[in-house]
Amino acid sequence: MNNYVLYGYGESVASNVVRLALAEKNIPYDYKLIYLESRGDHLKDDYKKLNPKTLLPTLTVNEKPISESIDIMRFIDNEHTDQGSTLFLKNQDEEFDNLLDYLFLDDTKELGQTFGTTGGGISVPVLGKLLCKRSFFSVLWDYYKNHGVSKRKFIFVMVRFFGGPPPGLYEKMMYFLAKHLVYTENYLNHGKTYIYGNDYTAADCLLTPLLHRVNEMRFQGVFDGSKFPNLSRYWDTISNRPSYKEAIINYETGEWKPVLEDLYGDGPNLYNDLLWSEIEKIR
Ligand SMILES: N[C@@H](CCC(=O)N[C@@H](CS)C(=O)NCC(=O)O)C(=O)O
Repeated sequence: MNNYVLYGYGESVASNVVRLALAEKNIPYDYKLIYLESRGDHLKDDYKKLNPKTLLPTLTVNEKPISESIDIMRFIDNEHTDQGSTLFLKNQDEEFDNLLDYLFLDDTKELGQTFGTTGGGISVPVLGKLLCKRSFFSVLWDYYKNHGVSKRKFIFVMVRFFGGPPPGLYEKMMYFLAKHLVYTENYLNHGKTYIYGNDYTAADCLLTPLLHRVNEMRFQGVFDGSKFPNLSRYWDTISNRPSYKEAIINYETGEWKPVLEDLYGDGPNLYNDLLWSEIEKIR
């Protein structure tokens, strides 16, 4: 029997993807919490040996590391074909593959290019505050010296410098988020229960953490049934599955909640109105 250890962080989209997949397949695993921006645990040598890109998550299988959330999902689905949900279709299907590409947090793509990369973009106000728990020079030194993805070095240093999104970035993210929410709402016009039909798949493992992030970042009115009926119904379905609590809610570190309260109090995201005006322009 395989011994699984997952290295992840509670409020990380890609870690949530893999924890959902493990929960949906009823696979037990040991968990190692790696703090990201507030401590930079992922930039330390021990973790870099497992994941040279210094990204979360990593799953070790009998001590052999697998990185990339999508590859981890493929691996566990192949290893445990008859257990829990079947995450990948048996036959090659181009539309399914395109959907996975669209929802996957592909670190080679620009922020906002796909729904997957937009999840990171809309998180930047919180990431900025967490980075501010460390001095500017320690962030500069650590990210330039140790981060495994070149283009992220500069982005994170800029986010630390501004204590949040650099000027213009979040406005751009609202345009992309609006576009991806409208696209996903229209995609769900197929009327099926899940994003790719009536069975839960890897595409749902990718989409659930993105919608969770939209909710978490206090974008209001997306799931209340009035503007996006399909997304609201879908959200209702996936957030009521046991895996949502098991894999996402139960793993929250508690680092994000006070930061969100500090940023928005009890109210919506400060860019909520801009998001809705972008949505209105597209619809
Ligand atoms: N393509 C990778 C992306 C992983 C990724 O970007 N993870 C984020 C957390 S959601 C991360 O490690 N961020 C920390 C950093 O870039 O410093 C995957 O899907 O596994």
